[in-house]
Amino acid sequence: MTEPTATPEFRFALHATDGQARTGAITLPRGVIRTPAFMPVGTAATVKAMYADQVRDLGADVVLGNTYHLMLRPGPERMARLGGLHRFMRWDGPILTDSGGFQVMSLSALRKLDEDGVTFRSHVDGSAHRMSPERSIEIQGLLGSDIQMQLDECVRLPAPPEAIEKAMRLSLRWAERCRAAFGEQPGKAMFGIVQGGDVPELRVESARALVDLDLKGYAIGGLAVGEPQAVMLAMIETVEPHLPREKPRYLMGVGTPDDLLRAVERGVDMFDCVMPTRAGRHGLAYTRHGRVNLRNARHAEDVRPLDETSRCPAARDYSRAYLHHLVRSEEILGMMLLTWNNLAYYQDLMAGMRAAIREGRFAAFAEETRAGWAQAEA
Ligand code: PRF
Repeated sequence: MTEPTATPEFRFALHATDGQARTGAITLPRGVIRTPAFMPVGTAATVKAMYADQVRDLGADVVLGNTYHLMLRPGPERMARLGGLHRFMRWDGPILTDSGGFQVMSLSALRKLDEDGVTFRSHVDGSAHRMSPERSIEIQGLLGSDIQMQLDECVRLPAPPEAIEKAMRLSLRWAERCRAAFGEQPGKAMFGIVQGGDVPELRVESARALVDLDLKGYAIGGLAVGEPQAVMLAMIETVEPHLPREKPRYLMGVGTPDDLLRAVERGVDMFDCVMPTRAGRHGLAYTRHGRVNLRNARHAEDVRPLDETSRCPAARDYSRAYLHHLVRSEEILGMMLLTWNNLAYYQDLMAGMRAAIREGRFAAFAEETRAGWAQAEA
């Protein structure tokens, strides 16, 4: 198979499947996204504690940006005057932006939702803002986003079915409006977001209605919001058969390494999550042998690195004793090294999954990977 190269069109090609698991490539003018893909989160025009070049060198093909944060600071019109988010943050690969609704509901003050959008106060300076489906797409365009998300309403679980249904129907109406606002943009894409909480019938209805809109890709939203992992996996299994095989599926805001393994096993192609970056800033390392809490006193004189076999210097070249010291001293370098280690682990996990699917040994890979984690500490 020849390696895909960038194309002037948004394209998705499946290269191999193994059970429900799939590997392929999304091609865009700015580059190729190998799937299954993990997108590091670059909320405020930075993958926190990382240089853009480091993120690229770890094998990330795409990063995520947040409409909500960037509309408040530095502001979308200013970003456009500065040449867009890619140039601003020195990331020349594809960027996917979340639409803002999810972050408004979790971060802003005094938010009020109506048919036409959401009114809220900034968590930064208290200023008043309004976001409609059309404005979300306009902002994502001003940022220069390659893959834009529809505005949606995500309900935290558990929630009454009536509230879940109402949010799902509103999200569908907003999907239509976002689609109309986005129009036709050959090198770019807009994805819809399946909602419906933990109610299978609502999930199916949401997926079917979005598929009728013939969008370039489909996200599964409203999961990892308080429900057990088994419920999340059941909802993926409910939705998956209704999504077109030839389009990418993106599970939003997920998750732990185990979540990624189990979701890929069920046919998901793309992920984003703050977990590797946020955990890295809180002294937690993800490794082949599970999660390691570097704050723990038992690392104080441990001269071993996190993983001597890793290609990432943060994992390979620094003692646990030193990382423990940095974390306990709240040194910036501690956050930088652990973030670097964690993103390296996540990207290596995705690369491992892609190779395993290509070679028809995904089940064995998943089993070996889980056996490795079982050697973890408490
Ligand atoms: N919708 C949007 N962004 C999201 C989510 C969602 O449901 C989630 C849920 N896990 C994370 N990020 N727009």
